[in-house]
Amino acid sequence: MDLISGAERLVLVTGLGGGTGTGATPALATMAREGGVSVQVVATLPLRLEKRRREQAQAAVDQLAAADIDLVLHDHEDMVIRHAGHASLDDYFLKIDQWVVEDFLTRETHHAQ
Ligand SMILES: Nc1nc2c(ncn2[C@@H]2O[C@H](COP(=O)(O)OP(=O)(O)OP(=O)(O)O)[C@@H](O)[C@H]2O)c(=O)[nH]1
Ligand SMILES: [Mg+2]
Repeated sequence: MDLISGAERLVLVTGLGGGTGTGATPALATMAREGGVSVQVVATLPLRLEKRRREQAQAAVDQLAAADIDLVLHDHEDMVIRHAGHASLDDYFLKIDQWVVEDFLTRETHHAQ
């Protein structure tokens, strides 16, 4: 909390579905919000074949929605089709992470105009 107290805004970018990001994101977001910080979460949802992880991710999304946290969600299920032609999973994640950040910055620019 020390890290974010005094901040105007917190942007959390995370790949939901595992342990760390899925647990920490709603906790941090809620804590920051309660401390008066404006919070934005940018997150990816796991593939449908990652069944258990997808359920965990959805639970985190529900928590964020219940706390009325601003959320931009990208589904790997859609992105993996849209961004076909990657050499490996690492290559895919690298491209996707760049795309997710660019997309967010584009949204910000539109907002500011
Ligand atoms: N956008 C993006 N998604 C990723 C990346 N690596 C994994 N994922 C996706 O994000 C989900 C969570 O990744 P994990 O590494 O399991 O999550 P974590 O938060 O690090 O949690 P633990 O590793 O369990 O501590 C995975 O199920 C994948 O769908 C990545 O580099 N970029
Ligand atoms: Mg991990």
